[in-house]
Amino acid sequence: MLDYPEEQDEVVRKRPKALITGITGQDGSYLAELLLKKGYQIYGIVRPSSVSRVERIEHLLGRLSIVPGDVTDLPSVIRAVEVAQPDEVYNLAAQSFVPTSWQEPFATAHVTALGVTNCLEAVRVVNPAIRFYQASSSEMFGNAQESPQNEQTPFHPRSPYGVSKVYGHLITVNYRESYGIFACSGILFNHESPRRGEDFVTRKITRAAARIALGLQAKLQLGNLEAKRDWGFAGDYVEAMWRMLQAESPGEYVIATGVVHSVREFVEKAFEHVDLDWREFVEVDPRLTRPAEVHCLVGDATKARRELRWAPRVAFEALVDMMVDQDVEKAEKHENLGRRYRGSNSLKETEEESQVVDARQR
Ligand code: NAP
Ligand code: F7E
Repeated sequence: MLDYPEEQDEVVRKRPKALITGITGQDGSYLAELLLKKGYQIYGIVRPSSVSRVERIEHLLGRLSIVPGDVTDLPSVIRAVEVAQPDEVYNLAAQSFVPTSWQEPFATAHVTALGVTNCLEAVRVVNPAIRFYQASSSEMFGNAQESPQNEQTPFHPRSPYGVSKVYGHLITVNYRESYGIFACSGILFNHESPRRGEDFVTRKITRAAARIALGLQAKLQLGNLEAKRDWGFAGDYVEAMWRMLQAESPGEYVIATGVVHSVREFVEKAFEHVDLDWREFVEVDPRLTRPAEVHCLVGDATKARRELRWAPRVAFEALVDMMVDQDVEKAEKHENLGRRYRGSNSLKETEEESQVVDARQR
């Protein structure tokens, strides 16, 4: 069949195309992997300043196209949509670390709120038939009035990040109602992985457990140990994003496991996995508590189960074990590398190379 050029062209044309903002982030890397497996042609918007931070997608670089751009800059987003001519746009770009949103509320709103409008505008201007996914968040529920939270639960965000996500969520609904764009929002509860940023509490804990077990770190400082979250695996959650854009009609979906654990339980489990008693190593630092805490979030994903036939695969215990194991592996690799350099003759070279390694770990 593929001997005939015309038919070959037809096959190429039919390959679906997706444009992903935030492709260098945790979810972006898993989504790119998933869509590549499904035969998609992938374009990823990457901030020019971010070229050195592509380690999460380094293994995919020959198989996807990087388009320079920034979601705060409408012309660059329009250009990216024009270049990619995608069937689907996934807007995952955000300033996503909640504590930073109090330090930089305006910058957070610029990316996490107004960036969504830029992406929707680009879709509307270039091709309103493009299907659009917005990465909404359980942080919109904040001080939730009911538990578990579902698609009807009222929003009460507790951080500038949560407030920005409410804007992004509502503007997505508005573009659907105003212009008929197939625009969906996934209200995703916390999802984690070995690729999670090192400042988020789960990764901070698994990395510390690994390093303490290997004798590379002495203590772990944490904030509120009593906060409770519904933690799932990022690899499962990107599957839900894709399913939303394959549905018959667009909508909002809560994506969650429905199981809640405290930070304290996460710590216990992680340290137990490396045979340590967490109480000997964890210190509570009041400076790590937040101006307004979200005490407990747990999601009800009944709608996603029913309409998208989506369900999480990785349970809490397996998630913690997976993250600790990979952090042990990474720490060992890093340490071995350091030892090799320390054994070399050139001290200057050793220091420079170590800095490169450190920078890549950040
Ligand atoms: P992440 O690891 O922090 O990734 C964020 C991505 O956004 C990075 O690729 C970052 O690029 C990019 N970005 C930041 N500012 C940008 C800008 N101005 N223009 C273009 N790209 C920009 O976040 P994640 O955990 O993968 O989450 C993905 C999305 O889901 C985010 O919108 C997040 O708010 C949302 N969400 C996450 C969770 C969760 O538990 N993970 C739950 C609910 C919702 P650089 O590499 O250049 O920094
Ligand atoms: O905090 C408590 C902290 O930063 C979880 C983002 O992906 O999920 C994430 O937001 C809890 C909070 O995630 C430390 O007070 C205690 O109650 O891992 P986190 P988050 O704030 O829930 C939502 C759904 C998103 O959308 C966000 O983008 O853990 N906590 N001690 C700590 N948190 C951190 N970071 N560091 C601590 O030392």
